[in-house]
Amino acid sequence: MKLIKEMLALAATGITLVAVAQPAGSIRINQAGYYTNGPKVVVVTGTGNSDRFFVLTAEGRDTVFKGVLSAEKTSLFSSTKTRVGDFSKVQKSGRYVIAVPGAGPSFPFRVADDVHHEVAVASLKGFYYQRSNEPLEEKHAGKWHRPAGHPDTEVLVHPSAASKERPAGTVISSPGGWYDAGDYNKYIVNSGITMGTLFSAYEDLPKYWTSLKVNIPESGDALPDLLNEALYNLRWMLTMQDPHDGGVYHKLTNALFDGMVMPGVTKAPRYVVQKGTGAALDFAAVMAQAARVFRPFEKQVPGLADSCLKAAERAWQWAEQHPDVRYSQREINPVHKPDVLTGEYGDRNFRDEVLWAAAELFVTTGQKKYFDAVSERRKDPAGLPGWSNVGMLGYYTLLRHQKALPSYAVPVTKAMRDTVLRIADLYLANTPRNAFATVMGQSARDFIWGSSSVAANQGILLVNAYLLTGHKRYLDYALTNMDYLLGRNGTGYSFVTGIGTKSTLHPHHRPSVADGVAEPVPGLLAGGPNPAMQDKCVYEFTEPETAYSDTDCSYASNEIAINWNAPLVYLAGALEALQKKAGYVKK
Ligand code: G3I
Ligand code: 9MR
Repeated sequence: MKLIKEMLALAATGITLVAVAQPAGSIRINQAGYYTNGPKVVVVTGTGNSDRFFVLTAEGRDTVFKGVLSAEKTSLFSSTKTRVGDFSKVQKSGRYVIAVPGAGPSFPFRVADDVHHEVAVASLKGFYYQRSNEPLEEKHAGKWHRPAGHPDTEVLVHPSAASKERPAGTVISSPGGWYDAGDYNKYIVNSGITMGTLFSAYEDLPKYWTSLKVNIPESGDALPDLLNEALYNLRWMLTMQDPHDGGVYHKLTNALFDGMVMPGVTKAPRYVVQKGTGAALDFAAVMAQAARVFRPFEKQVPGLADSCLKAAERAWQWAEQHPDVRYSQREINPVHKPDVLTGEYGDRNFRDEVLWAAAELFVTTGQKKYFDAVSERRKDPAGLPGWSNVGMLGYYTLLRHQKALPSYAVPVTKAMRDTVLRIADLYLANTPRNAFATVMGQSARDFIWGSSSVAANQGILLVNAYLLTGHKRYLDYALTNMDYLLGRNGTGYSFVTGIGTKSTLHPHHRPSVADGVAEPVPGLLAGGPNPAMQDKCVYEFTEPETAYSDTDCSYASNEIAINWNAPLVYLAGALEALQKKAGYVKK
């Protein structure tokens, strides 16, 4: 009767009620595990479960903890019902399972120090597997070793990019760099946020990243591996700047996506396409940050910092002269042949790109004109970073370096600090309503193409709040999103390939599909639930929180991408770097 009443009420609001499938009841945990002294939350999905839960040793099945689950909660963005349990009191290192009468047991999981070490290593190593033009040797790549992919030493200037010095058809060399995602193209805009996030990881916690080795060809040299890996893409980015005018090509691409084959198998022509304002500004930001980050390594990479700074300033000048050049294939394709139909990364608003580039240039050079460009834009709405929304990266950088800035910057950095903390506090305030007790999933808008990166970027914002205030609660909530990514979510999947018992197995990732190895390339973050389901693949569940399809068909929910992996690298590394300070492990 109550249900009928609710249905009638819904009908009155115009919302149609359809019977939606949802994942069967089960126990959702962070499949990588929990810090010995850290918070530990389990979520049990489904209805009619008992309100008791038990933590047992995985081997002997001895009960080490008895807990009570919360009252039933209904998810805001799916019809899933949950109960939430806290077992933070289990603090002895070991392997455990959770049992609930009527459901479970859970997958076995660890309670230990360093539980996200493997995630930090694997997610950074994930970038190595995306390297385009060098063979991945077995000693680094294990069973995923493969020959080099696209050499990109003979790339054509597409008619959309023609200039006096480089008419259409000019051949340029633009080798190296990471493949963007499951496809084999290389996009400056998406490299922008990716590199910014990786460099920020390093600048925020340099000690941690200096000691982390991930078995790449450069491991053991005098640069931290994080910087070694980033340098591989940085060198490619530098080739995307036209030396004649400082402008930056939007992307290096095939006209059409390659089929689901190994890289380098197809020989379709590759092009650099139209220069754009977004590409120039993202490039300027990355180069300005790189100049700062590599400055202390003058001996290892002589002249690099200077080259980066020069490249940044020239790209900035180009953008000043071309403040509104958008990249739109709808507009370009009717005019210039061949049609280009690969990823667009077409932004229309460059105020946030200006802010970010100006912030990086200001911190690196100290020139007041860059500060003025930031200051003019500081009342713009600033939200969570994404490839088309990078203003917050400028906030992070100014806040990270605020002590070194001139006093006239103080009102601006103070306002930025308030903004970051206001968003962080909102995350905290809304989490109790969430059926999975995570920061992720407080808004339907969290579940977009690449929703996993929303979770990771929320985590980064909270790490920033922690670094700014020292308040441990911010880190605790960042951890809830790591739990989300590794299994405490509406789907029950760990979205990181190779991490956890039930993780993404069939990403829309050409090498993983074509390499003949059963397991997907490890350390890659799948896009995650995306109810828009633009790929029209088969989805077992279709609500915002559950619209995820672990099939290689599903590029809208199950591709991987460098701008999603980068925030995972940041978050996993930050949790590992801060575990002692935060008291997650016994000193
Ligand atoms: O902003 C709107 C929002 O207002 C609306 O409610 C929502 C409804 O679906 O759509 C939102 O826009 C979406 C946008 O992503 C949000 O980030 C678009 O529909 C969606 O098409 C767009 O997806 C982008 C996708 O390329 C298609 O262009 C993804 O952001 C982007 O990450 C993805 O990137 C691709 C590259 O093009 C090619 N390489 C692989 C890479 C990853 O899939
Ligand atoms: O494989 C492509 C993937 O990398 C992109 O993110 C996605 C959206 O641009 O497009 C995929 O390619 C599909 C194309 O858009 C439509 N035909 C099927 C292709 C995938 O097999």
